[in-house]
Amino acid sequence: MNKTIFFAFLFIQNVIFAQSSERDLSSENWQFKNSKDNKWLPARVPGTVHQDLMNNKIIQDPFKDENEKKVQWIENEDWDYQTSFTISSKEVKNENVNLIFNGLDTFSEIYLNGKLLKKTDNMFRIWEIPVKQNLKVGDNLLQIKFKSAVNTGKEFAKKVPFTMPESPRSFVRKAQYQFGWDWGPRLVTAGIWKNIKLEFWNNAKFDNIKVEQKNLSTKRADLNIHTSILADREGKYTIVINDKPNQVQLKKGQNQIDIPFTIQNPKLWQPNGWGEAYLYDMKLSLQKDSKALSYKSLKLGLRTVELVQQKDEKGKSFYFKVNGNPLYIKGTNWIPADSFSPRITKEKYQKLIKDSKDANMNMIRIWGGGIYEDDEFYKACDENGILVWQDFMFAGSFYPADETFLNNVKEEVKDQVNRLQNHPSIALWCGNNEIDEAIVNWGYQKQFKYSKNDSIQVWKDYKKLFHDVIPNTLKENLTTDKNIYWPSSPSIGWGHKESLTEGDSHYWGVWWGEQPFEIYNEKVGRFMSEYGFQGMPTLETAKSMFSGTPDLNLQNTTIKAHEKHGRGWEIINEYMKRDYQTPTDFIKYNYVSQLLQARGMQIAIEAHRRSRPYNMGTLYWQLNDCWPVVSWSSIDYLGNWKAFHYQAKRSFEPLLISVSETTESYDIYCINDLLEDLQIDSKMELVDFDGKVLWGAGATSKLLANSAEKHLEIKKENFSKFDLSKTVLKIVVGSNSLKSEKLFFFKKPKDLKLPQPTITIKKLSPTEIEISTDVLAKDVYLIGDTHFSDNFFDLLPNTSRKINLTKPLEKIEVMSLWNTLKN
Ligand code: BMA
Repeated sequence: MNKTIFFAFLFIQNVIFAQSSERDLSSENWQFKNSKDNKWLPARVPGTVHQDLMNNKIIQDPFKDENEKKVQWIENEDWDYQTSFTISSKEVKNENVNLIFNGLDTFSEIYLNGKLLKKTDNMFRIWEIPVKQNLKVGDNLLQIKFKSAVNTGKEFAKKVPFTMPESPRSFVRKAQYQFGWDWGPRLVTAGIWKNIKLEFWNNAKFDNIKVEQKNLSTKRADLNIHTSILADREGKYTIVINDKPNQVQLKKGQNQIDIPFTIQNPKLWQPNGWGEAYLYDMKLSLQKDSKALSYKSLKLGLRTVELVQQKDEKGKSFYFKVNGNPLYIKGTNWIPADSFSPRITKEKYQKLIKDSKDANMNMIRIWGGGIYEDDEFYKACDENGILVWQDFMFAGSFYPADETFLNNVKEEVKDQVNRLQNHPSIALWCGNNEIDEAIVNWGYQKQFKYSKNDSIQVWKDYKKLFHDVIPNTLKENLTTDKNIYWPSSPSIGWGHKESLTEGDSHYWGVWWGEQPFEIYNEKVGRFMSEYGFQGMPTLETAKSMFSGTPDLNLQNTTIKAHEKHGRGWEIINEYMKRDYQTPTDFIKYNYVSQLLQARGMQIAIEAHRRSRPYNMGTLYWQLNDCWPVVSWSSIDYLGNWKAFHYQAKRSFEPLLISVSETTESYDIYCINDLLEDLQIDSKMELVDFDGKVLWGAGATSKLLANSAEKHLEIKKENFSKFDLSKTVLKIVVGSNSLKSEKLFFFKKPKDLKLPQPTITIKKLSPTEIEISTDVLAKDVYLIGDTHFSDNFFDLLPNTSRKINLTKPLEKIEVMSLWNTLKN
C-alpha cells in the first residue's frame, strides 16, 4: 500500500468509527433584541426574555412591589435571539450533524446562516434538525425569531365560531400558568427555555431506549430493552448492555431492536415508607467492529404499579397497588417552582423532593397547567421513592381539536412519553386538570352564550383529545403500564355526590365553598387528589416582595398584590374569625394565617386517613410556589416550610393517632401504613394546661398491617366534670419499632383558656437548641433565618424538646398562640 492510500484509508476509518459526540450551544455568546429595535443586548440560554430584560436592567423584577403590571407589554412584542458559533474542520467531517432544540417557547422561526430551517409552535416538543449541509467551517450564525404567543393565539381564536374561556391561553401549546393563575402572576414569556445542542454522529446512533418490564417476581425480572437506532450504513453492529454483547443487523434508516435482558433475584424499587427506592445502573453502547459509536445510560427501578378500580356496595374503589400491595397514597400537588422555569436549579428540585420525602409523602401530582418537568425532578423522585401522577399539560379551559392542533399534541405526547417513561417514579398519566369539570360545571357555555351546537362541539373536541388522541398516542409509545391512563382529574366535580363514591376527587367545599373545616370529616372520597387552604408565606418571603425596605403591613398594596385569588384575603379572614382571634399586627397575622391553614389541612388529612380502605389517597393542593405569594402551598417560594409543611409531616407519619369526635364519645383511631402488623401499647392522659394529670387509661392491642382501626372509645361522660377549655388529651402509642404521640384539644383555638407560658431556649451547640416551658405553650413559633427541624408545635407543661438548626443563629425569637390573644 503506498503512503497516500494508507493515510486516506486511516482517515476514512477514523471518520466512520468516530464516536457520536455533543456540543452544547447554550454557553455561546447569545444576544437578543425586540424585533422592532436594532440594538442587540447580551442574553442567557437557557432563559426567557423576561430574565434577559431584567439582567439588562430594562425591566424591574416583576416579583417585587407591583412591578408585574409594568411588564405586561412584553407579551405583545416579538423577540429575536442570535449567536455566532465556530465550527472546526474536524467537526464538519462528521457524517451527520443534528441541531437539537430541547425547548423553544413557543412560536419561532429558526435560521442557520440566513436560511429558514424550521418553524416551531409548541414549547413542549423537542426539535431535531439535520444541519450537515448548512454548516460551514468557521463562523455560523444561528437566529431564532419568536412571535408574540398572545397575538398568535388571538389569530387562532378567530377561527373558532365561539368564545373559548380565557382565550387565547388554550390555543397555544405553552405553559398555561404563564397566563396568570389564582396563585401566580401573568408573565407570558418567550425564549430558548431549554438547551440547544449540536450532535455529531457517524454510521449509527441510539435515538431512544425504552425498558419494558415483562415480568417481575422475587426470583427474576424479565425485561425487554427496546432500542431505536438510526443508521446511515447497513451492516452488522453490536449492542452491549452492561457488558453483555448482542449482535444485530441494522438497515439504513430507523431500526427498532428489542433485546431480552434478565435480572436474577431482583431488588425492588419501593416507595417512600416501604423501604429502599433501589435503582439499577444500565449502560448501553452501540459498537461496530469493537469501536463504540453511541452510548446511553439510565437508572432502572423494578416495581409494579396498578390502578385498581373495583365496584363495591358504595361505588368503585380507586387505589394503587405497588409491588402487589395496596399503597395508601400521601402527598401533594406540584406547580412549576418558578414563573421563569429555566432558572429552577437542580438543587431546588432536589430540595423540594427531599422535603416531600421528609414529610412522609409517597406521591406528587404534576398539575396540568405547568410544564412537563425537568429531568432532575424525575431523577429526584426516582431516588427518593416518590411516585409521580403525571398530568398532560392542559388545565381548566376548553381546548381546540382541529387537525393541526391534534397533530401538534400527538408529537408533544410522543416526545414527552419517550423522554420520561423509564422513570420508575411515574405511576399514572392523566389527560388534564379540571377540564371535564370545567365543561360540565363551570357554566362557560352560558357565560359566553353558546348555541346547542357549540356546546356539542366542545364536548366532541374534548372526547377527541382526551379519550382518543392522547391515550392512543400514549399507548403506542409506552412499553410498560399501558393501562394507567386517567382522562381528567377530578373525574367528577365536587358538586356531584358520585365524586365521593368513585374516581378521584377535588374537594373545594372548603375554601371555594366556604364550608367549615369540619366538613372534611364527611366529604371523604375514594382518592382525594386536591383540597386545600391558603396561608401566608414565611416572613423572609413576605419581605422579599419589596425592592426597598419592607413595609410589613396588611394594608400595603405590595402585600395585597401578592395574593392572586380574587377573594383570598376575605376568605382567610372569614375562616380565621371562626377559629382564632384575628390579630391586626402583621407578624402575628402572618403566624395565625399559617396556623389556620395547618389546622384545616390536619382535619382533612386525618379524616382521609381514618377512612382507609374506603379512601386510599390524599394529595393536598399544593406543595410549592412560583413566586412570593399568599397561597395554598406548604413550602413558600424561597423554600421555607410554612406551619403547614411541619403539620403535613406529622399528619403523614406511618403510624398516626387520630381522634374523631361523635356526640357521645371521642374515638381514637390508629392508622398503620406499614406492611407489618404492630403490637401496640397506648397510654392516655387528660392533662390540664398547668401540667396536672386529671385522668388516665391504657391498653394493649394488635394493629394490622396497612390498616386504619378504631382503637379505643372514650365516653364523653368520663370528662364531664373537667373544664375542657383548659385541658388536653395526650395519647402515646408505641410498638417495638415506632412511637407516635398526639395532643388532642377539645375546643377551637379561640375558645381555649391559654395561660401565659414562660418559654426558655437553651443553646446546646451552635446548631442545636432545647426549648422548654412551664405551662402549656400552644403552637410554639421559633423565628429566625434558619431551618428548624421542628416548628409550630405544642409543648406540654414542664417538658422540653430538642431542635436542630441548619444554620447557627445569634438570636432566636419565640412566640406562642398566647401572644395573639387580646387579653
Ligand atoms: C385547583 C387547581 C388550580 C387552582 C386551585 C386553587 O382546582 O387545579 O387550578 O389553583 O384549584 O384554586
